[in-house]
Amino acid sequence: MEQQRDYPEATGDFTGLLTQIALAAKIISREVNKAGLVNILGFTGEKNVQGEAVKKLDIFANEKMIDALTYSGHVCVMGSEEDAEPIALPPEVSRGNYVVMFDPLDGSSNIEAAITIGTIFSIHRRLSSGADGTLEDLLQPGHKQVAAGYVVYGSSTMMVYTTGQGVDGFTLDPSVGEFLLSHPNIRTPERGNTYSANEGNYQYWHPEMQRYMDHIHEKDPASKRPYASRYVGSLVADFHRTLLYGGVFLYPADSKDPKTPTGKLRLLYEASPLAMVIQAAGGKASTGTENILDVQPNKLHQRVPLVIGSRAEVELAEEFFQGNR
Ligand code: P6P
Repeated sequence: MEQQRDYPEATGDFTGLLTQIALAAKIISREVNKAGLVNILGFTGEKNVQGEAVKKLDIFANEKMIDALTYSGHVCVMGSEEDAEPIALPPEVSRGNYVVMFDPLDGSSNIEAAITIGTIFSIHRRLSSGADGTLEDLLQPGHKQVAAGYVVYGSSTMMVYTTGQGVDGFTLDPSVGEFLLSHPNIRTPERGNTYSANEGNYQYWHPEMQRYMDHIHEKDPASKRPYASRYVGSLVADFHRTLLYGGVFLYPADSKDPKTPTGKLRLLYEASPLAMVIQAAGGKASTGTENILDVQPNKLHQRVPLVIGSRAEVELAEEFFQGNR
């Protein structure tokens, strides 16, 4: 609301859109936080006590995001990690000028172990005119985003987002059902001696990544090496820690699966929104050779190598990826 007041021309549409995303996040948080109880509270596996079909949580989260955005009146097309094609709106609902892409529940394979997971979202203005948005509205480079953020379902539920000017974190107070501003103006430390990568892939990494990893494993107290390793295996958890504490997260290209030569993570609803957040907090996000926000998408679910975190740490890794070390 404060940010809206800073823009006299603001119509309140964006605020309304963000409020809807927050609503979906509250509903998802409630389900995520009782996931372990599904078999205890008498859910029959197929039907729960309300007679509703018990869904996989990522399908549930996807439906809640789609519903909240569909009925916001501010969206003309959506893209989701869970849907192969762009998501059009039903003919009867009113459209708006925003385009939203999201990963409704990233890391959901971790939920049985009660590990932190998250929702990631990216917001663009539409380019097309006419009733329905188009695929081209979704395939915009990251620097065109009007806003981006994520919700982390962990020891607390937090929403972190940016409109490009600074990053703010809001913590859900379940007793009032509201997100309260708990982390105003988050800044990422310039340096951080923590790295986050799946070292089980070492043999599949290209030589530049192997050389970088060998470098940060070397003993050199002056440069605080060896770095400490922290890897949850849940992107939002690993990113959130990196944003707050500093360090670097890497999911580079590897030769593990010929079908995914450019790494596992997706550009439009994972790397690009997190890149906008980290850059607004003073950090950096790169493919290793190119700023993530400059990558021109050509497919809805395209994957991209990701090196993200403290500016100095990303730039150190880039020296290796760009063949300068
Ligand atoms: P790996 C979770 O499945 C996920 O998509 C991200 O949340 C996470 O960063 C990554 O995959 C972990 O992948 O190959 O290290 O298990």
